[in-house]
Amino acid sequence: MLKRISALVLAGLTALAVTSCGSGSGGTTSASSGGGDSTVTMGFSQVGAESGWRTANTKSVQESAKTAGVTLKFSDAQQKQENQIKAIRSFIQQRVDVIAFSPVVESGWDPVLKEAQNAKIPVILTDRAVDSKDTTLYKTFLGSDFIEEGKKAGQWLVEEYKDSTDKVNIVELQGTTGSAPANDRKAGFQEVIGADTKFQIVATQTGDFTRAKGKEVMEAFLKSTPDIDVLYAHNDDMGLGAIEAIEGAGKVPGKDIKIITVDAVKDGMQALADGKINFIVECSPLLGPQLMDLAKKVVKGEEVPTRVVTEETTFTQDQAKQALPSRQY
Ligand code: GYE
Repeated sequence: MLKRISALVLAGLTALAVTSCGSGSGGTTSASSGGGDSTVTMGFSQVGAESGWRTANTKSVQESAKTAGVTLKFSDAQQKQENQIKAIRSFIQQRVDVIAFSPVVESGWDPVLKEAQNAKIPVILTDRAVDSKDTTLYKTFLGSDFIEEGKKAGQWLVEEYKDSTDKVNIVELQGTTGSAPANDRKAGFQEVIGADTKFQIVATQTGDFTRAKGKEVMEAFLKSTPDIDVLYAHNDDMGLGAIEAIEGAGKVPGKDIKIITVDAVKDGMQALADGKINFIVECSPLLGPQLMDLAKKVVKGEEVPTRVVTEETTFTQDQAKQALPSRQY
């Protein structure tokens, strides 16, 4: 299954040689090699290692940097905004050519982004958005449309229950509180199912995008909420943790409780093929090649689109069986 990726950026794929470090270089970066053939140094602040998606995303960024000849300074924030702010400040101090980061939550970034802007170091948002009003604080945002993902999850559910008038009790495992994917996947889903009052979200709580928390919260849902028909989990990992809880309670995942998740990482796809998950909305973590391409352009001072959306699909159980052998992550 090939990732079809926005042509906006790929269309401009041209010379590999990067001639200048642009306004951000200042001549002190460790990456400068002299002789006019300077490389790009990127400071990258990753969210953490909370999920299979994140692991695949980190690998994609690291491998693509190598392939593109970009010197990568990589920092793992362990799901804490304060760590990301520290990392960004350190990248500014080191005068990297470009800063890229995946903001753990949406709000609270303006001060540090202003510091980067004052230091004339361009910033690229990757994977997750910020809610800053001042959009000059970053050059571009590369990532998925999370509202669309939530809508796709809702549309499957509407179709699945189209012949029934009974009430459908849904429990929801949300991603990290305040993160763009948690906010948007909830909103998109709600928008679609809200059109029919038979769909009721009877319990909703964060599982922080992790398997362990997904299991723990699902155990609590099973105790407090009778008659759960459907679980909507904002990522595969929480869904996989919830499956353990459901089996532990003597119920059959995928049958007694229908499960929808987002991401389509290998373990999720395996559970879908095995009939334990019913539907997965894909979210691609393979953002590395596009990120490196964008980084080189902004460092050279070239215009880039302010928003680059990755294209994604969805998987039923049969489609998962077919896609699994060639799945990259
Ligand atoms: O869905 C989840 C991860 O931001 C799209 O973060 C990403 C999300 C992804 O932890 O598994």
